[in-house]
Amino acid sequence: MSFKSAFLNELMERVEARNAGEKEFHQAVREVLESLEPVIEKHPEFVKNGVIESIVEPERIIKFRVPWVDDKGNVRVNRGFRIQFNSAIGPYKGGLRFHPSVYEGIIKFLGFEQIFKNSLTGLPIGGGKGGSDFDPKGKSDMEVMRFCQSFMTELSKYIGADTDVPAGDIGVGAREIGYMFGQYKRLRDEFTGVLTGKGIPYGGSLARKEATGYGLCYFTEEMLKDNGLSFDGKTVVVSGSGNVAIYAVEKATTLGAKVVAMSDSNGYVYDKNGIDLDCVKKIKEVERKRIKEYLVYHPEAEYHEGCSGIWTIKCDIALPCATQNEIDENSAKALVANGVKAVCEGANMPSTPEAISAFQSAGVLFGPAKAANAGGVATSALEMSQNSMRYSWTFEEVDAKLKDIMVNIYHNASSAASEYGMPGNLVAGANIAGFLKVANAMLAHGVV
Ligand code: NDP
Ligand code: 2IT
Repeated sequence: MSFKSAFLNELMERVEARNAGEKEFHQAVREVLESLEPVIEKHPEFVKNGVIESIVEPERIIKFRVPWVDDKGNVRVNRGFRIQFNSAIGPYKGGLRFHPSVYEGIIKFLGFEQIFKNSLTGLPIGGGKGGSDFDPKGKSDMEVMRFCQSFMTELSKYIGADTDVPAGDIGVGAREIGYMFGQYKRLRDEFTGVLTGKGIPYGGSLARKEATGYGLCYFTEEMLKDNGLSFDGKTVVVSGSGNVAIYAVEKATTLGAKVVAMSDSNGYVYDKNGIDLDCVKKIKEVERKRIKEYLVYHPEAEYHEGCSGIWTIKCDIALPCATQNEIDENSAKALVANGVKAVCEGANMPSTPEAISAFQSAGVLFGPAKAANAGGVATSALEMSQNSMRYSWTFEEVDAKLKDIMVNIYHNASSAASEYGMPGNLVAGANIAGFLKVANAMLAHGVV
């Protein structure tokens, strides 16, 4: 599909040529540029001053070798990345992903989305992302530690509490953050908030672990409320069974919903009685096993191989919390045919463009990732505030701030959508609201 504006068509072509083969990045950029079409009509100064051209180009791309030694004494070599995308409104902020599928295009799409998401939180954080093609699955704790130490030995040259503050993402949780923090502290002899998602004894924030999943539900709750609906009594499907999925299930259940399915990259479980979350926590957080194990404790539940089948389960609300492009057009149509009322994205870019169109044309309430999953990074920014004050808030204090932030994000995205003539289109609203703050800061800074 092409844009009405010749400028946007040329820019998109240039982005595709300059970042050849990076299809996830192209997808993320195209969606934002589509939303910006009415903005540049109203504000030609953003084009004239190079803001649109600059925002699609990372400020800095760091790519490095990560050698480490496995338990058998073999030398292994992975590739590490940190993309410092945009620092107009604050230090680069965004997670690190360790997954075999990681390459520059994945980190670039995630870093790009992070610019707008971080802006939406209302907090002073720029956009960045990093990671490695290292696969933590099946590795011993000592192997993970050696990898993390080697990764941080290089990364430490480029980050800092006021420069760039990484956190977790797929494959990076409390264990990995702990090893990386330990190595940074040792190398720099500095105890600072250089990472977020830290353990509570060494500067972590209460409620950061829960924040993305809880925030997703606070956002969804507000979106439902604005449309005369609620979680109460609803049937919910959540994909994934990692950090975001687990705490989305926890909060959705507290808000009165019944979650009937969860998944991992091998398959999904369907429990018509409602997922037993303590059991999932034991399998995933403690034992690091597969979701299939759920049947050992609940033989009455069903297990199916493959990921996409989860979207054929009848539900009122779907919360994709696994990975990019996990809902394609067919899955979206299956959800619509089964009467889904709302879809909110816990993962980053989990719906393909065709899936989003299918939801929007069927009148399904749709909460895009940049808005709906911003609670994780927002709470990371609250962790940074607590670290600079050398003070900690209670769980209730952080949780209340998180809820306020998510409610505001919903209303800001919704108002921007209406203001630009697309009422109810939260994809456009989130992109526009996120963009305007960053773009105005970039204008103020001049050509830099
Ligand atoms: P985790 O590593 O804790 O969990 C990831 C989950 O997704 C696992 O169940 C994993 O299954 C599944 N998954 C990963 N890759 C694939 C794949 N290619 N196909 C199918 N399933 C897959 O990560 P998080 O919960 O932290 O992250 C989940 C999503 O949420 C990601 O998109 C992330 O970018 C996004 N996100 C995370 C935030 C955070 O604070 N952690 C904040 C905002 C967004 P398996 O174990 O089999 O690999
Ligand atoms: O995608 C995301 O927003 C995250 N993985 C969280 C980033 C962060 O810095 O907390």
